[in-house]
Amino acid sequence: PVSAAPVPSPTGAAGRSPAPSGAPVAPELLRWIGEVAALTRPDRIHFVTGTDAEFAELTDALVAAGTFTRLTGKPNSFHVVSDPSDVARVEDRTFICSERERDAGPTNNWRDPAAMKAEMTELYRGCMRGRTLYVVPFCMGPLDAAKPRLGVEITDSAYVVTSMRVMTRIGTGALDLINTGLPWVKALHSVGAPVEPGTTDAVWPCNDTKYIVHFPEERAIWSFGSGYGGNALLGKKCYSLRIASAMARDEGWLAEHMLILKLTSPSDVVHYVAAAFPSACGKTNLAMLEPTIPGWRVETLGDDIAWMEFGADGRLYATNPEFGLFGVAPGTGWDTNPNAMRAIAAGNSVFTNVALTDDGDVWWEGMTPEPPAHLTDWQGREWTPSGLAADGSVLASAGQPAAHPNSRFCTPITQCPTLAAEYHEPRGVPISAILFGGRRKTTVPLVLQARDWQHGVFLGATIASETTAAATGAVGVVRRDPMAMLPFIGYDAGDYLQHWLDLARAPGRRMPAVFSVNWFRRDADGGFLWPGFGENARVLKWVVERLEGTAPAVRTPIGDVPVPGGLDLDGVEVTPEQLTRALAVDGQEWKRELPLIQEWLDSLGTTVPAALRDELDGLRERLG
Ligand code: GTP
Ligand code: SPV
Ligand code: MN
Repeated sequence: PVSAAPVPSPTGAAGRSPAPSGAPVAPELLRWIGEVAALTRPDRIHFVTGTDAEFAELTDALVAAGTFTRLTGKPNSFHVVSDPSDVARVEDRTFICSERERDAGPTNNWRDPAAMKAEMTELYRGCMRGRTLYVVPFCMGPLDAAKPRLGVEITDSAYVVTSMRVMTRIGTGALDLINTGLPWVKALHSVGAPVEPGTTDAVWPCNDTKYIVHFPEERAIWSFGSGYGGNALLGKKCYSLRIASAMARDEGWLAEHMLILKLTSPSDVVHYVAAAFPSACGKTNLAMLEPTIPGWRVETLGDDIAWMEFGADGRLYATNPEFGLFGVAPGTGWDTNPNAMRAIAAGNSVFTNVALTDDGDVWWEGMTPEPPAHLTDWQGREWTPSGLAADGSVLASAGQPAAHPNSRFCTPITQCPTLAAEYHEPRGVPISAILFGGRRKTTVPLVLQARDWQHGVFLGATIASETTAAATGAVGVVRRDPMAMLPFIGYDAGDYLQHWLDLARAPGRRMPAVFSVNWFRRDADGGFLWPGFGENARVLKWVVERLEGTAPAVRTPIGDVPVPGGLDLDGVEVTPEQLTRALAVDGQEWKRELPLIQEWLDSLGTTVPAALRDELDGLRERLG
């Protein structure tokens, strides 16, 4: 039964008024907190201010509770492992609860909003008993933006609060803006695990029943049962992609799953590039790339989410709404992504589901060429490279990776040594080129350019990628993932693709050039045909040369590809055969894609833009 005790009233960190500036707290916020507290019955309410002292208090408490381990190898940094059942986004438990089912479209799970709220209300009833209800005011993007995008996450997870502090701008600054009467998004989160009197809390509380639910018309988010990443840090995928994509449709802009980088050529010409790759397909790595070709410079603006809006000059300007990196740990090392390693080394980070070294630091597959001789794996088990214990017995962890494949580092983006100064510019940067990419063992060449905007939208709309550990479910299954947004479009996918096409229709629009890239094509032995990482700068160079009209291209049925010798390959370690195969456009392979693309467009139903069907017809004709 739910306790009848009075609902505690909100207090600041030291028990003072929650309004840091002394201004009255927005009545709607107080009303909502009261309503949630009456339903969920927390023991305490804490208004999050976002200070260093508060972060220290929270992390100390998490260490005391056994959830966090303080690292000795990095300053102000913590190791945490989740429940083994709570390690990734849960796409099958993610819902778009629009008023009309048609508005969620065929790519989203849908439930009637009233029915979903009724069901979830019963799940939330009393779910914060024994816990603290944290009120986390936040702002996606700079606080001094013309239209700050505000939200408040109510959560009963201190892990979420500490992670949100790294990933977004939380606390006083955001609350002050909310208190001026600006609109804000309600984001409700609970791990769904009340602490019953006389019992001890789980190290990673969560619930077998999980719901990640969006009410796009109301601009509200209800999340229950998971403490992990995109399920629980509601400013990230839930707000900045699913809810923001609905805002963007209504207001004529784009909210996309894209990195943003600044590319400077040896002659100091600057281009800004955005790139959409599905989860765990290389955004963070490309955003922080250290070019292997002399004179070229890459600076980082964002590694996961881009909001893009037209400027008065008709160009598309991109901002990164996030404040931190929530990066895939495995594969991140000094030889692949040294800038991420430098950012991490500066500390102030939370590491989830990586392995722990015997001297109090973190490790994951790919961090170093050779693993340490002894580790504690992400499930708290003894781990050795051989799988054998000192006495020769076989360890339970034998043959398994020490870090979970979707383990993550959570690090302030300001620690990235290549962060571009423009990151702090609220108006964003004008995008010259958009890259669409994915993980494809076959078929898709290293790089190609779309013939025009409509063809570029077709490329993005029909691109496929092998699934990864970033979401629960099978890994390595090829699926269509339009603009890397399949799990994140907050409305009907056909309407979304029409929105992309419509953007170019307004007068005076100067759309970015569009490219497709694939770093993941394989040879017959399963090895990568292209070395990737820093060598991807060679592809970026070709992109710039295309923008500037200095690189010729071969027109193929699927798009324009580099002429033989057109890519700068000076010093790269690939054999001519590997390169030929990496760049190849095989008509037979593409003919096999045609029915799959057809099936995909058909699956989107009646709202799929006719222009995309025209593009498919054109492709079919060109392939003969
Ligand atoms: P999310 O944060 O899930 O959205 O992922 P992401 O798109 O930022 O992917 P990330 O850059 O973290 O890379 C995911 C995995 O792909 C890591 O294990 C990387 O090491 C690997 N990877 C990234 N770029 C390349 C590349 O150019 N070639 C190869 N072979 N692997 C790469
Ligand atoms: C992704 O899955 O695309 C991520 C990680 O960036 S999460 O925050 O879990 O969404
Ligand atoms: Mn992502």
